[in-house]
Amino acid sequence: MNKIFDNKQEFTELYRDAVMSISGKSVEAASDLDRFNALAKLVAEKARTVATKSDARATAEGKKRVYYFSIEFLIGRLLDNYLLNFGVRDMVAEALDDMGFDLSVIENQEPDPALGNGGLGRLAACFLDSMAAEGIAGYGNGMRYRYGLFKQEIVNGSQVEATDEWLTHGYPWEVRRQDKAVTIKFGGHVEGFEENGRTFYRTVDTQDILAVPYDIPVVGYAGETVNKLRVWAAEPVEEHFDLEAFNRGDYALADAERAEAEAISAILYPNDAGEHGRLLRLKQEYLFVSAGIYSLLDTFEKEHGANWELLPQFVAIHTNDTHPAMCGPELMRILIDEKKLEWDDAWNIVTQVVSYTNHTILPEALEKWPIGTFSKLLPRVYQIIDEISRRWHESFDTTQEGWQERLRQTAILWDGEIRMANLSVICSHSVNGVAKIHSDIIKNIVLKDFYALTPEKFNNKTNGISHRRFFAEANPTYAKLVTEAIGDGWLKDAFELEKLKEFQNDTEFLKAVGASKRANKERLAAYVKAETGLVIDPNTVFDVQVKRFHAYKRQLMNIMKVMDIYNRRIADPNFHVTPTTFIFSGKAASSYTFAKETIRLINSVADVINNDPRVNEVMKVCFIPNFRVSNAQLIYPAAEISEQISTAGKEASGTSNMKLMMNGAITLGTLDGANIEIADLAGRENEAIFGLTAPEVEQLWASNSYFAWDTLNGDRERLGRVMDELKDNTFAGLSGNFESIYNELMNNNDPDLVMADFRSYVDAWEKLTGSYGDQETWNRKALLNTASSGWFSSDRTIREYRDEIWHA
Ligand code: NBX
Repeated sequence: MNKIFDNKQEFTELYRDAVMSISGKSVEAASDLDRFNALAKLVAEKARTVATKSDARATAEGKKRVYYFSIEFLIGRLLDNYLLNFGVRDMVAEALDDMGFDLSVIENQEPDPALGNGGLGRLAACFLDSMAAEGIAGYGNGMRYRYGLFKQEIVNGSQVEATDEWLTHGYPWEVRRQDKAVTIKFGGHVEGFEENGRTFYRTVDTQDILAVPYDIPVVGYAGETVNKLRVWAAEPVEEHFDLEAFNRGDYALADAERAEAEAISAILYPNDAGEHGRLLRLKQEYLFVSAGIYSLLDTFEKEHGANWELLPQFVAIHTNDTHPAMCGPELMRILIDEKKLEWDDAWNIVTQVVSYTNHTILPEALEKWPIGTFSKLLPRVYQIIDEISRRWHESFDTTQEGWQERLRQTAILWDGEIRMANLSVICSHSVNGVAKIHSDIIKNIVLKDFYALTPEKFNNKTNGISHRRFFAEANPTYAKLVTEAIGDGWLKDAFELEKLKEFQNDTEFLKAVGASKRANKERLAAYVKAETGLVIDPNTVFDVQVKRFHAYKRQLMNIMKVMDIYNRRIADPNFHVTPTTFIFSGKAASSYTFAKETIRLINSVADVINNDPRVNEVMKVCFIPNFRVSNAQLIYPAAEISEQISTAGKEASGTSNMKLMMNGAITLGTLDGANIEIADLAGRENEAIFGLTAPEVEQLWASNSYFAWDTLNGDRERLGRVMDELKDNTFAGLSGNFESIYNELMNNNDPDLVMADFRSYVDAWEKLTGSYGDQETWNRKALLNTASSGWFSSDRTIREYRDEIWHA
């Protein structure tokens, strides 16, 4: 363990100086924010010193460097994590306590960086943590959004999007590297020129933007390796402040150029419903790709000279979904146009360096760009893509039967659009899915024609999570119990959690597991009270569904279950309901009406149920606004039921399922994504599995044998009642009824099979909560979930990427 402070005394002196230097005040006179900034600055400085050493070691040892390109890095707060990874968390907490301060109060000053939004972004952050922990020279490359997605507020039950001003008080972890800025060229036109008897191409008359990197240290567990996350901000290349306009009083115009440039890195996922937003997205994608590639080539050249043929030996570029799909073409462009390589040599390098992870099979989520828009913004990159596409066509054996259909399925350019997933597959030496079932679906359905051509490219890498952040850090009471029982080796090697199985019949230990859950529930209840005013009871079952809102994730089915239980309890006060708090949290995309209506429905049902004394003893509904990493770390440890109820076949993997499992929640889920692997590892008997399976879903659609109306008519009493309540005024009090949800289901034949799975879901819930009374058995299941969860550490996932994809 590379401890950054030797003892309390040394730390205290350094810390007092740090507070003085940033605030000009004594630690006692400073504010909480000053105290946070000083502590973060101190740790960041130490981290950067180790980073320099890690970097020198990578050079000395000739290590391969891995660049993880992702449009999101949902990193969460760093302070607590870095204190833990540097092995000084307890010591620092004590030292602060001696000075009269509470570490957790200081930690709460840290903003959640708005650099990501969902599973894909959090996965990227977990991977950075694990790469550093495993001693891999691995770097994140992404965008520095000034406002991120949005801050979610709930007004009259509805989601309202506010700007997430996370940078207002500065961000002590980052360092701006003006000296490493890269000029990015947009627009213009391509011209050829002769040099040494060869024709080369360049783009002229471009509109240039400056990409400025900000580096954030990534501290690996034990503090031996510190890597970095480099995020790029868009700025004007030169200041063109219009003094004349300014003096006229036209301030906006005076600085218009800066505003135009900075718009590129203002927002994560600008609304792509309009042309402006789409163009901005494309600019973002090219900016972080191009800047990232120039920057890694620069590092490579300093270490190995202009020996580009050695690139595959020393560099791996991983593309997290298709947002960085331009990595292939952009690297081709630079190698050919600027490093003067021949096409075939460049292609050989690119396809050995680039690899790709797919995160979704939903057709509407597969990125496509109109050729017109793309070629105007990036004319030379488009030419390269066009040539890759031409050669792809040329490679087809037209004597083989069915080649036309295969070409149609795998084409890059089709119907006036560029299909980014196909481009990614063609430019990569490895294509992976994120859970077993998902990788199988990719091979057998979504990318089956590619699989037939190059089966060796395809592989599975089941996702993982940082067990240090989401267990050790988020759940200190349980983590302490675990360490007392099996030692702290599990922090490094999560497989050691297996040893907990020895305690499954230890009544005292199981009681302690229950007590720690109880403490976490109280902690969450206090947070909920402070944030929303709602009082929830830690004596009830905490039933949790927290994730982005999407139709296929079926938050709707969950709240319909709540409505059904409410109806039955009202109709019959003797109907047994295990007292439960139904907890939801998550954001909906701002243009996604159905998802937003589902949020409004949940809050409207909450408003009725929470104010109905006839049921309050046994049920409450709680929507926690603005789901983010920091409150997720309070929610997972408090959960007893983990709702993982996606339509089978649709959730690529899920990762909240793993976080909840590790924290001892029992999965109430469908056989989808990584739920399947969870049930296999922990044993079916320790989860509650229900519903249609992926093959059954496929069969249902293929045979045209599902009719939502029949399902509705077959269960008029309960399902029918719930559906009617969407249209009537039962839950319309806050802001109107939910006819649009009703219509979506009934007019489209229930596309996510909410009604089809409804009864088996409610039955499974009743059976599961019915067993809650036997606390010992419940706690044993919780323990066995934790004990079986080590495999889901992202350390394991990253080792698989390292050995089987990156060869680093
Ligand atoms: O990636 C998620 C999947 O839905 C999860 O099943 C999976 O566990 C996770 C990590 O592999 N996908 C995801 O978060 N996608 C996006 O956020 C996304 C955002 C924009 C876009 C496409 C996908 N255009």
